[in-house]
Amino acid sequence: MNDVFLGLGSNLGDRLQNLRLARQALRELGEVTASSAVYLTAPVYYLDQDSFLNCVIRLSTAVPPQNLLRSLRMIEASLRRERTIPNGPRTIDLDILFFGDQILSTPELTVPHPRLAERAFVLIPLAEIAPTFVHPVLQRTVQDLLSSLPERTAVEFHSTLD
Ligand code: PH2
Ligand code: MG
Ligand code: MG
Repeated sequence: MNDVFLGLGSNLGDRLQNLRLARQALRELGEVTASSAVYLTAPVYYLDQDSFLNCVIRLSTAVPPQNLLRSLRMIEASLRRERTIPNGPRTIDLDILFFGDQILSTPELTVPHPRLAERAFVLIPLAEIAPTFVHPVLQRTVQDLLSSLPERTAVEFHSTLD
C-alpha cells in the first residue's frame, strides 16, 4: 500500500459537485484516508478563466503509479474533461502530487509533481492534511515549502467537501 496525495481542481460547471464526484470515483482505486477543505483559488498560469475550487486528498492504494495515472485520466474523461487550452478551463483535473516517497520521471509522469512547490493552491490544502510530510526531492516539509512561497496568489476557504 502507498499513501498517494492527489490534487483536485475544477473551474467549469458545478465545481463542487465535480470534486465530489471525483472523490467518489477515487474510492474505486483505494481508501480515501484524508480530504482537505475546498479552497476558492485565483487561476494561475492562464489567467483569463474563472476561479478554481481546489482540494487535496490522501489515497491509500495498491495501484502502481502508471496504472493510477491511467485511472485518473479515465475519471477525468468520465467527468467530461476536454483538453483544449493548456492550463485552461476544466471540469476536473486530477494530479498526482506525491506517491509515497517515490521519485519517478518518465515522459508521461513526473512524481513529485514538478510545480507543486510554487503553487499556493496545492500547498495550502496539502499543509492542512500533511504539514510534516517531507518532499522526497527537496527534503523539506510541506509546511516549510508553504512558508517560503515567494508570492501567494489568492486562496481562500470555500467549504468542506462533504
Ligand atoms: N490548474 C492549472 C492551471 N492553473 N489555477 C488554479 N487556481 N488551480 C488549479 O488547479 C490550476 C490553476 C493546471 O492544472
Ligand atoms: Mg494540474
Ligand atoms: Mg493534470
